[in-house]
Amino acid sequence: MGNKIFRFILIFLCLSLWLMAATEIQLKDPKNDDKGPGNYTYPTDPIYVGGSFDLTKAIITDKGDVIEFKIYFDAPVTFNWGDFWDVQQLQIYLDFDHVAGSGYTETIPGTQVMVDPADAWEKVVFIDPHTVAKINGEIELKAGAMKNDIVLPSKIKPIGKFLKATVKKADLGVDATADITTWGYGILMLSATGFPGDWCVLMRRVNEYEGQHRFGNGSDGAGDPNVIDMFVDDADGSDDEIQIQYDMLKNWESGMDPEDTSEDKLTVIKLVYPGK
Ligand SMILES: [Ca+2]
Ligand SMILES: [Ca+2]
Ligand SMILES: [Ca+2]
Repeated sequence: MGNKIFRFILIFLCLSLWLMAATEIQLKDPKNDDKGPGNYTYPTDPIYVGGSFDLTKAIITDKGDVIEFKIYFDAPVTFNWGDFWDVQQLQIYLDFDHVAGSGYTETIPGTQVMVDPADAWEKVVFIDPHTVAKINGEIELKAGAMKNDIVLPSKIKPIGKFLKATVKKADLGVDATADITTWGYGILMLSATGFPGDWCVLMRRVNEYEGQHRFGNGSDGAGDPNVIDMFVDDADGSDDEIQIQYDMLKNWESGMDPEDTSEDKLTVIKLVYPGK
């Protein structure tokens, strides 16, 4: 009898160790920094529930042929008007090689940040509540130059305070043995809209003054980042990461005309390297 229990415990321990060995990355982000460069305010319509854009945690799990991204924020996801959910848009920039100048430094049009050339990315996972047909139409129209490297998840589940996106490794152009702990991650929280600007891929704009459906304390021009929250530094969620984010997102200059981007200077962001 005792032998049986011992054997059971042994099997249980082996199973636990095996489960722990399945590659999983946990990132954290401090609360109450859903203010972009430090001063952005939410739109005034009650659909933008406080905390909806406040990233708190990300769990990235290698499941063999697919990678699962669970991105947590500080309010339950809502279902009032969106095709699949209401207000969040997430972009996950992936740097596979961490070689300076290898990859894109531009981000999806309308995001309005650049990536440091040292962290240039190869693929971006785009998580948006619109239909795949609408998303693909927008990408074709506005992001043609990078369209082959914008990857849509094969499955998205909005549950409680997180979105779970399943992405096929084949769609990322990597094989099953890829080591996700060596990659860089740029996880950005924006807001989705079905009525974006002419050059914006379904993201909501930040204006000078907040409105019913506009964030405030940015610019009416196009130089200000439309990023509300992001993971930074070593993403352990410590308080210093609040200021690091604000400093990263503040170096922009904007003309007043949203359709004339020639006077704009975009701010430059760094990605997070969990394996470093
Ligand atoms: Ca946050
Ligand atoms: Ca790269
Ligand atoms: Ca943050």
